Amino acid sequence: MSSDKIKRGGAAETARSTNPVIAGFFPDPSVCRVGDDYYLACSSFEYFPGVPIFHSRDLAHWRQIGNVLDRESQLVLPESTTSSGGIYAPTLRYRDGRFHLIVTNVSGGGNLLVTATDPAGAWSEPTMLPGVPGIDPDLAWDEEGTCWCTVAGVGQVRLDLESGKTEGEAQRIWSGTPGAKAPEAPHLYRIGDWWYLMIAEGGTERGHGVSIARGPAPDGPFEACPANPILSHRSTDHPVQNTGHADLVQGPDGSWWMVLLGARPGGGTPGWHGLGRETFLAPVSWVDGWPVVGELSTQLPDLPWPLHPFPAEPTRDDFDDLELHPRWVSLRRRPAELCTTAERAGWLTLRESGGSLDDLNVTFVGRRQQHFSCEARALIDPAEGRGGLAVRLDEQHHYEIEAGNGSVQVVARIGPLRTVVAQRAVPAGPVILGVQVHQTDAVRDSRTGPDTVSLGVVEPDGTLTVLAALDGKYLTTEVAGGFTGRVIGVYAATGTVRFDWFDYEPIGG
Ligand code: 6LW
Repeated sequence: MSSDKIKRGGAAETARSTNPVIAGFFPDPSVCRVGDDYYLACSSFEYFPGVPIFHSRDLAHWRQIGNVLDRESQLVLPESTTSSGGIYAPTLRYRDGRFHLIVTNVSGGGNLLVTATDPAGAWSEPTMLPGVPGIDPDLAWDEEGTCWCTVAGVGQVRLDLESGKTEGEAQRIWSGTPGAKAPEAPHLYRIGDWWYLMIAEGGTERGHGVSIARGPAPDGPFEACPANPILSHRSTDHPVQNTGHADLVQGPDGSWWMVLLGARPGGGTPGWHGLGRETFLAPVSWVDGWPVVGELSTQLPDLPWPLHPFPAEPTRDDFDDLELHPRWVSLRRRPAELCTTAERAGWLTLRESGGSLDDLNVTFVGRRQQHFSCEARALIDPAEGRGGLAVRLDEQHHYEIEAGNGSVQVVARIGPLRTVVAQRAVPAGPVILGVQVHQTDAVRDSRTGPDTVSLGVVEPDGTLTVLAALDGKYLTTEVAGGFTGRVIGVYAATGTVRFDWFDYEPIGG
């Protein structure tokens, strides 16, 4: 397939107000407003750095400004950290001139709190919170300044943020809708005369939803909203599924909105999503003291305030700077431990860690796939090792094209099976590897996957010679399980490999 026949997108992207407002594997959004500025943080699981953080002026356009947990003293992901382990579900709040972020490391250490005056960093050393039970911790302060920490379950404990100590026994304050599983993702708000306790329930899969209760005090007693769930797309054919895990915020004009996670399955039955759970925005109105969630569509309604789109991101990561862009993530260890731009100027040098993409100790750095159809290319110099370009969901689900010893090969790992699906000799020296993902445009039968992942070699004239075109279904959450989404990046399998540049761009705008 000739890549120059493909319309290259990019620039138009930021002008429209599309939903998701943050595409790709950015789940469990938590948002706060400070004056005219909005900040939003997401889960990051086994990837380092942890907790990507975004900035917006209009709730529609978001730009990543950093990662909250960006050093080892804040985040330890032991080598045993499984995929979809690690960092779960932050809550981001602003109070008394400081940003507060509370989050759980399920693979070591449990709950922790960090603070910052600038959300782009640096964030503080963590205060460990051994008394906070469970995941999905929330922070809310009452009029006396007492901090109430509410967790999945739904339990609650008072918290001293300075010492990290809890006060009193954790109390069960609500269990959500009788019969619904997994009451989680609580957020507690003081709005008007009431304390509102919003949760997700039904599980983070197709049954997901948002429910709410209200009470006279932060610890209740809470009465459930008669209209619960106030949001769910369960048993609908809406293009956005798994909707839940929401946080409330007011727009620049005082109107109410909700950020939430959703997934966009494609293909036949049951529908497969490879981009993970993404961040969406939905309007909220109030009727009789209860929030009513408006239409959640893939196109945002016209917003009654000025839009602040950001310039389109450059297609190319050139590796000319010492630091990688905050979008780059590695597995379990810091990118700086696995790769460097200092060794050969203008190149990213990766050294093998002893493991392949099938293993927990792999040298892989990448960025999230954020478009249904997209292309990634990388120029690799494999003179001192083997390595390549990979689309990764987890250790058991990845496709890659690997160069070394005068040949390239395409490898598919699906569940317990690993296969070399194609091989070709290439001239010695640097080679450009390419991956194209094409969204399925017609469902031929109920088993048709959501997309096709084509891997190959880029010829001197710029065309991609595809060595293998694989069903993207196998790199999706419905097949692999877990909480993450696809990451596209570069890796070292053996020895040392160097990359001059990495391109990522949407196909078709
Ligand atoms: C998170 C939980 C959830 O802790 O999935 O969808 C878990 N919601 O609230 C991991 O993201």
